Amino acid sequence: MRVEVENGLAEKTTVHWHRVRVPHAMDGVPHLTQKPIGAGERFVYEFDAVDVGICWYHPHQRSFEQVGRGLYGPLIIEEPKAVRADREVTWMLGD
Ligand SMILES: [Cu+2]
Repeated sequence: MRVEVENGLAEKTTVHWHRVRVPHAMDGVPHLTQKPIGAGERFVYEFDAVDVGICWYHPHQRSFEQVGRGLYGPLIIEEPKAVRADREVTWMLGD
């Protein structure tokens, strides 16, 4: 998986791949695994998505504000061979 993040916020951010096993440098923890992505800067996350399942991504920089304002999303890593199902629905619920 390769994701190029362009930070359009007026503040720093990072992206953490929640529940996904990634190399340390791709884990999105500011000041620990990477320098935060400054406003207007870019950062490329790249890793092998080997853990099948339903995950999500979210910033780890000022999470209370950035996650609280909806900066997150689902990340579904599918099986190599599709599972047979009548219907598949993805819900992201925020409170
Ligand atoms: Cu998380």
